[in-house]
Amino acid sequence: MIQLGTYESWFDAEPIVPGDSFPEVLENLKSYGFQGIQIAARYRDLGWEEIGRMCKEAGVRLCIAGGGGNLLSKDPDLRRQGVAATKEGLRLAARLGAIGTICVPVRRPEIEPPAPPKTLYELQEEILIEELAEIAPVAEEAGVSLILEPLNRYESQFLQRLEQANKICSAVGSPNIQFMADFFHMNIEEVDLGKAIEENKQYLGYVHLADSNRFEPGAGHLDLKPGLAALKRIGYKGFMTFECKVLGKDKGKALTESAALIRKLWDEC
Ligand code: LER
Ligand code: MN
Repeated sequence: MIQLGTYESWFDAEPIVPGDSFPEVLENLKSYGFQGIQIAARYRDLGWEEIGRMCKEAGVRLCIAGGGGNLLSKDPDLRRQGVAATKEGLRLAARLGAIGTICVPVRRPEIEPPAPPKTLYELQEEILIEELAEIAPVAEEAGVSLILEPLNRYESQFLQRLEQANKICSAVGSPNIQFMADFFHMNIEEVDLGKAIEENKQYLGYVHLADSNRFEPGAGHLDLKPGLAALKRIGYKGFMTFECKVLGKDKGKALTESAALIRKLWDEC
């Protein structure tokens, strides 16, 4: 049985799952066929502990908690603070029963380029591996994962493809330092979604789903099947969370149909 999650609201706070209160949102998303939730902005003023408590009460998995910290700041002191904040985020995720914390290490590089032949990319990779090796025992002890997220070129000038994240995770070598596959970003950056998943399966710990236009799966022109088939082949058992806007006025209907589509495609794979 696959596990589906959804964002409760978009990054600009536009609600995704209808409902006048957070408990109502949780009830609604269950009725649409989802088992988990990822929080963007709308309900953060409730506070993480309260969000976690309400999710537990509703029997909905809070997929991700904790914000992480800036691991690739130009300022070494801020990087130390980033490592400490990331450890704190992981402890919070563990307390709330989440899978872990997502980490986008940097979007636009801040660190000065080193002297050639070393590249800025290589220097950032080196620093990150060292930091993650220090974070790993905390993640292991807490039983949660720090999940690196590659983003497309318009959002990240560092990690963009699964293979890059997998290389970093392999160098750290902890089962609790993982990366995720976001179908929207992969659709822009990967040569082949299925191959990227199969070739980098070892540390794959989480998935974001959206269609080509970042509306719900099925609302665009992305062929979702090769990616889903690859996830099935590698025995992926984690959450697939809809990180998308919803097309049309009846969001409940669209989310229900989209969740059903993912289940149908998965069964057909
Ligand atoms: C941003 O595009 C994105 O995919 C988020 O998951 C970043 O955390
Ligand atoms: Mn994402």
